[in-house]
Amino acid sequence: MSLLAHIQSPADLKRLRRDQLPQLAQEIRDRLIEGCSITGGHIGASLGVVELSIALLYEFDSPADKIVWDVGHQAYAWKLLTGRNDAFPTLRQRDGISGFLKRDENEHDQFGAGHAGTAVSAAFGMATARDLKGESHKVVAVVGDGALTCGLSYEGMNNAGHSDRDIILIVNDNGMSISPNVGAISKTLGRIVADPRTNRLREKIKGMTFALGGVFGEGVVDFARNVEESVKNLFSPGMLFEELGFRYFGPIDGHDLTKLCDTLQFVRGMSGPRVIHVMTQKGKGFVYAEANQEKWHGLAAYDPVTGEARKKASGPPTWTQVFGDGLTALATEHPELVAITAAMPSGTGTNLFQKQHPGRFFDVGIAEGHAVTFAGGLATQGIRPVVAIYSTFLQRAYDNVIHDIAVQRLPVIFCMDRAGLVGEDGQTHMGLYDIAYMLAVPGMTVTAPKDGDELIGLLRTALAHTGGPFCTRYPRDKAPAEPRAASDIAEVPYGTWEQLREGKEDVAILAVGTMVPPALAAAEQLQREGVSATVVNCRFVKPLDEAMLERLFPGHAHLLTVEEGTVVNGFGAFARAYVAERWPGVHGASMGLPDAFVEHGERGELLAELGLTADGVAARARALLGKPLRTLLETA
Ligand SMILES: Cc1ncc(C[n+]2csc(CCOP(=O)(O)OP(=O)(O)O)c2C)c(N)n1
Repeated sequence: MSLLAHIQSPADLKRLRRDQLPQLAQEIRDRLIEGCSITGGHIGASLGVVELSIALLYEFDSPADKIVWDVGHQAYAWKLLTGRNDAFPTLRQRDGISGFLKRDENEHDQFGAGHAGTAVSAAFGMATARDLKGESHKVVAVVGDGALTCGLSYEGMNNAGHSDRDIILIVNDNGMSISPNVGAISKTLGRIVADPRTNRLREKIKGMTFALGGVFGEGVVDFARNVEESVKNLFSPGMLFEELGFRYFGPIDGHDLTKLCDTLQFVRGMSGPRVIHVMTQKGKGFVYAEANQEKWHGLAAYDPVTGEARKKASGPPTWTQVFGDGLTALATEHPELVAITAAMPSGTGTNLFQKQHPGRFFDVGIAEGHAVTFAGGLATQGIRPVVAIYSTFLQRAYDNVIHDIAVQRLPVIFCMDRAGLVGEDGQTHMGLYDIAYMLAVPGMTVTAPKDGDELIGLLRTALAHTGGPFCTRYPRDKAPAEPRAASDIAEVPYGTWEQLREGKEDVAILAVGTMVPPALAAAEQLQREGVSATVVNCRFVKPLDEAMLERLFPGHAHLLTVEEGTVVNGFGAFARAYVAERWPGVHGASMGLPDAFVEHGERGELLAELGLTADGVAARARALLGKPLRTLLETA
């Protein structure tokens, strides 16, 4: 009989006997492997915390007790156990459940996330609120070892550790970020686990505690366990957490449900800041995911039997690949070029660079602010750093971009992947703000290529530009075509646009990056209806190509801007302000993403829904010209 099928809420889980929990864990694994094989998703991370999710809901009283998961990508078992088993097949689909945790999705999702490093701060806020309100529930933050490379996690720990507030930090240590974890903290955690002294001591004391329990009963066992923890800490590199003000427990096997439940029960009964160090294996229980943890951290739909991707890669390479290959090739010409990633080597394509130029590649951990300022330091010494980063994660480092780079006019190059509609990862990962936030930075060159060749051309322009920072952006998608070899691609002349289609006076469409192909296709449609549209590839979002604008206006009566970014303070607002000041008679409209958070869904589906397609651009142009389609057809 299926246990999972009968669990609608944690109350149902609590009715199970402890000895039934391993069976439940197996059912959850089967469900995760099967479900994600259709929807794709963060299967590896979620398989690693099946037992931990069960134990947390079994031993704590969610939602009265507040359990906060860092990032939330690993919380699929949590979803299954908190009333979302039936909805699981809709994971990451349009109108389906999110791939992360969201407060408005479920009462057990205490804090929405998607970006790493927020759990300790959020949980500490909840613990403080509890104390202010005179309440007594427990607050737990579950944080991966990868998230312990985030500065924000330490800001939270520093604040919480010496507060005496009742807060439990669970470190889910699988040795992995998306890629193998990096840095000193990761090494320290590894040492805690590997230290034979700690392990020998732990085993000895455990034996003693057990024996005492048999002779003297539970009270003495509690006392002995306290002694066990204290003595162990004396010898354990868990001192790292102890110094931060947390009592340290662990490391414990995160796949041993008995051990997990016992420990959670024991630590739950105490008070003050404490940390439980739980060892887990990413991908646990699924042979492919265990064997290649980086690939299986999160991926698209697969065949659960063979582990092969359901959709074979075909057609042009992704923008990420074009960037990775292009940068690697340019690095051969430019010995001063280095690449920096904040824990995303494969996501940004810099893993390709790493293979060719290992000494010039830096994975700094999930530390975007540090990545940017580190790049600034390198740039002061004549090195040319390329910070390869997702648009959404660079938000974390905005002050570093302004204060450490732009104010000092340092020639750091920012390559923003996942710019625009990111798709299934949803709200927290959308790259919709980079044009707006980069435009606001004085001295920042802001660019967006229309295709892979232009991306490489712009990288050349960036390398030739030494007067200040330079950024470019491209989406999570396939590039429009296979690019040429980097050696055959010339630098894009600085600050220039490219007129791709010459229309008459009707309308000038100024398109940015990914919106250039739909703008061109829209112009073809309009042509058939008798509307003559000029299309310009505005590969430089800033500076504007003022010479080109002089040629276009006031000759065109209408101006339509199109970009895959927020319309609020985006390219449209910037360019139209310039045009309105000089040629007030020109009627303008801006297309982009609305001033609202965009939910998850397939990228193509979202683009269509939001009108960023050839049809959408043509429709907006018609509306701007005030000509309904019928009239246009009659005049054609
Ligand atoms: C600020 C930020 N940068 C990068 C990422 C991308 N990312 C998602 S999960 C992850 C690894 C997290 O590692 P860990 O905390 O150990 O969790 P695990 O996946 O191993 O369970 C990274 C880098 C992110 N979510 N947030």
